[in-house]
Amino acid sequence: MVNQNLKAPEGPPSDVEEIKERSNYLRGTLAEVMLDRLSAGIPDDDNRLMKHHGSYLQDNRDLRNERQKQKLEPAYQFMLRVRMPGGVARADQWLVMDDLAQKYGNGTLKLTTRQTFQMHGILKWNMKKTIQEIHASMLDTIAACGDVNRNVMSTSNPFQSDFHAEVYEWSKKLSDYLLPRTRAYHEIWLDEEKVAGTPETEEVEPMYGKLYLPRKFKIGIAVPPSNDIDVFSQDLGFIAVIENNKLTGFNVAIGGGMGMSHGDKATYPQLAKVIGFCKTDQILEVAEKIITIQRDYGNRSVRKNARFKYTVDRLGLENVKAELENRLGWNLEEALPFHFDHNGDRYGWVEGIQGKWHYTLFVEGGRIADFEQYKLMTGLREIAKVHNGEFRLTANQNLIIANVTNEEKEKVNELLKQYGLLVGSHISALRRSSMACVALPTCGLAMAEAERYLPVLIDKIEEIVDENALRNEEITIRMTGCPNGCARHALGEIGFIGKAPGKYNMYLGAAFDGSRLSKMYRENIGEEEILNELRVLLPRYAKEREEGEHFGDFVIRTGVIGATSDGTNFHE
Ligand code: SRM
Ligand code: SF4
Repeated sequence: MVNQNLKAPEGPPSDVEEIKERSNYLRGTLAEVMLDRLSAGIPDDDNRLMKHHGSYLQDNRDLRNERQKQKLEPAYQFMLRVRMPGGVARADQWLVMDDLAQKYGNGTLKLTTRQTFQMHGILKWNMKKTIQEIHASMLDTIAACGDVNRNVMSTSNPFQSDFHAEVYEWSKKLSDYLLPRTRAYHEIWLDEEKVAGTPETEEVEPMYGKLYLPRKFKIGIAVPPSNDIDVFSQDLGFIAVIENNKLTGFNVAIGGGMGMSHGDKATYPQLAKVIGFCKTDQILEVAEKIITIQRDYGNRSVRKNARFKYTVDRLGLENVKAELENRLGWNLEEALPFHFDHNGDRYGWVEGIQGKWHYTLFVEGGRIADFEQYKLMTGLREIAKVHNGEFRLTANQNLIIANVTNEEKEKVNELLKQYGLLVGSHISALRRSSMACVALPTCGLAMAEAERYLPVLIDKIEEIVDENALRNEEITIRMTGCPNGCARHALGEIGFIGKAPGKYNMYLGAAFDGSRLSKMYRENIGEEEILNELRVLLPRYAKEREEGEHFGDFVIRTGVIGATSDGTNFHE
């Protein structure tokens, strides 16, 4: 199977490869260590495996110093991520998530940039109960993290048309088809008995193999003209092709990704590139074969260079395409033209097919909680109690109350009004176009604040926005607490990456439709410098922009930052 002309990088396997090898298909000693009451944590090796079960051990970083002083172990807790292709949850599933967050989590839910729920703050002793209750609601956390295919994204509103619904169905099929086959999850969390007489070694992972992938793998399907799922940020992106109101297939884009490390030129965000077209029912096969190419040729020695984007760049796009066609036994057709016009969400009520209504509401930083003046979580709970349709999580951390009937609409609207959830002019277009990753206090990799700080920074930027009559101007603004890019900062027209507490690298110039990366504009600056830069740039934009020109395009046209010829590797 392995092509002699293509090579995986040489070098000793990384520690994670060894852990997977020893793990007996992702079991490790998880079943035992979760029962150990001496510590609220688990050993590192098991934590690596835990990711494949949709969870990470974290500690509350706000309490770290204090606990260290008191000679206590860190305030260990688990983050749990649900697998929910296309971000669709029924109203009763919403209520289960809400209930679990109150009972076992920190009383909040995070709507993630990949359209799913995360819960934070779950204690070790409550993990099994939480996973079992999620399972009972017909959801699971399998493969939500780890070196496997992750939550499959699909353009947010599947009910706008029949083909949106069809695309959503394909995201579910992809997600199921690409699941690991090990029963480890079912045994550890759901108490499934091992089948008698089946030696563990007979268990096979037909696609992944014993070592799974060299790194996480991400797939998303976009339906033009909306690029809400940022298709070019995916390891494998599918762009739906609609002809005569029918889904005929997908353009296939490979090799995107957002992560990098400060000061390490061998790491960088990259845009996925379109390599051809496949028919609708070929999508599973294309995804499977691409994944096996990454399985065979990805870097298993250096994890920082293990994502598929580096495999594609190292082997060459044409070689990867040729290898794909070789494995498929047929050739992709030529890609068909497509056009995106935005990567954000469209807010408010929209009428969809079959006379059903959908309301997209803004969720700042994706955090569902009850705030002092704003009872978001309670409001949504009340809506879930009367709503018979779905909740759809968007790739911009927002929420669609979907499939509302004519009869339900008034009641839902009343509740939206009662709890102050209607999206109105009190929320500037800049804020509505914002995204921030979790960062502190739960993310162990955060170098600076993001979710807790971006709203405060936007309060101040809004003053400049208002002075320049830009309140209704959509400018995408994204902040991450480190260069891993969880809020896809490199595709924000204004982007910030945390460097140190209160310090950020500032990026400008990504395209409004998500087709061009941003470029570093200022390094290691704090709030005052950020505001000073915007006090110059935003008035210039207000005065000098051309008709309909987006901010990201403006800063390039006017030379605020230089452009590269093809827009790729534009980031640093
Ligand atoms: Fe992410 C690691 C949160 C979307 C790139 N990400 C993490 C961890 C698990 C930190 C860790 O490894 O210890 C964060 C948990 C924080 C916490 O306390 O919850 C974390 N990532 C998130 C979420 C929750 C951000 C959010 O605020 O919504 C998103 C969950 C998505 C999901 O539901 O599956 C999230 N992460 C992303 C995205 C965006 C996307 O996928 O569209 C990216 C950039 C795209 C990409 O993968 O290239 C992203 N996360 C990373 C990376 C960098 C990977 C790399 O290529 O080097 C890491 C670090 C790692 O894997 O080592 C990371
Ligand atoms: Fe954590 Fe960095 Fe991801 Fe933000 S971008 S959630 S700080 S890993």
